[in-house]
Amino acid sequence: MTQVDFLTWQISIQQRIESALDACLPPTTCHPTRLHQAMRYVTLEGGKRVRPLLCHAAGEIFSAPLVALDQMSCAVEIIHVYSLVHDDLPAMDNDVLRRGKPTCHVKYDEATALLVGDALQSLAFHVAAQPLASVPAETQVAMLGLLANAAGSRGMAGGQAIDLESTGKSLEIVELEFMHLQKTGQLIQAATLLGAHVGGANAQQVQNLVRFANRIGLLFQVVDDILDAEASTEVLGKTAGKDAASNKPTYLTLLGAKQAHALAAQLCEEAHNALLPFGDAAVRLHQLTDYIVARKS
Ligand code: GRG
Repeated sequence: MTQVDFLTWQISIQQRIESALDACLPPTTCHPTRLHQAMRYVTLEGGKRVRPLLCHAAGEIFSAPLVALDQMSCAVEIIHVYSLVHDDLPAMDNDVLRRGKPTCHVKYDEATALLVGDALQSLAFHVAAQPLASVPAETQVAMLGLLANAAGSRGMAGGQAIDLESTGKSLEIVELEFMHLQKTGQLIQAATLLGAHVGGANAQQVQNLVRFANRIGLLFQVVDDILDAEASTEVLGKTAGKDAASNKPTYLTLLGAKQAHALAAQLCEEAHNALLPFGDAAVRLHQLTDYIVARKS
C-alpha cells in the first residue's frame, strides 16, 4: 500500500485531533461561559500534538480504528494541556507565554487557570471512558488506570514535584533522568501504549513499545533542554532561556551542549532499535522519532 509522506500524515492527524478536541469541549455558550471559553482558549489551535501523533502512530502498527485513536489521543492531550496551564502558574513556573499566546492566568486570572486545569483533567477521563466498540471493556478499564497512573504522583505530577524541589540544586544524571521519566516520559508512554491497546497489542508488543517510549520520553526532554538554551522565544512560542534563569538542573547544565547533543543522537538510535520487531508497520513511529530530534519548537 502506498503511504502519504510524513508531513501530510502529520497534518491530517493534527486536523483530526483539532476537530475531535473541539467536539469534546463544552461550547462557549454553555454556563459557566468564562470557564468554558478559557478551556477552549488553552486547548484549541496550538501545540504540536506530539502525544496524539504518538498514539495514532502506535495504533497504526495494529491497524487500530482511527476514531478510537482520536478518542484516546484527545484524553492524553487534554491531560497535557491541563499540566501546561498549571505549570505556567506563578506558584510553579510563573510564565506569561505558552503556544505563542498569553498563558491562561494572564489572559484570564489565576483562579480560572486552576479551575481550567481541574476541569480539563476530569474531562480527559470522561473522554477516555466513552465506550469503545472495538476494545473489550476490561481492556478499556485497564487503559483508564494506565492514564491515571501516568498523570498522578508516580507519574507527571510526581515528576513536577521533584522538578520544583530540585530548582537551585545540582542533581546526579540518574536523578535528572528519573525526574524526566516521571514528568514528561510517563504521559508520552501512556499516549503510545493507549494507541497500542486500542489496536489490541499483545503483552510482548506492549513491552517493546514501553522500551521505545522510555527512550522517546528522555529524548523529548533532552531536545527540550537544548531548545530552551539555543532557540528563540519567538520560535518556541514560550519563554526561552527559562531553565538557566530559574537555576534548574538540565541536561545542558549537567553534560554541556556537546554531550547533550550526543545523548540525543544515542537516544534516537535506541528508540529506532526498539521498534525493529515491528518492521515496516512502525514507519510512523520511526518518522516521529526523527521529528522529535529535528523539531525547532
Ligand atoms: C503541573 C502536574 C503538573 C505537571 C506539569 C508538562 C509539565 C508538567 C511541565 C511543562 C514544563 C516542561 C518544559 C516540561 C517538559 C517538556 C514538555 C512537557 C514540554 C511541553 O510539551 P510540548 O513541547 O508542548 O509537547 P506543546 O505546546 O507543543 O503541546
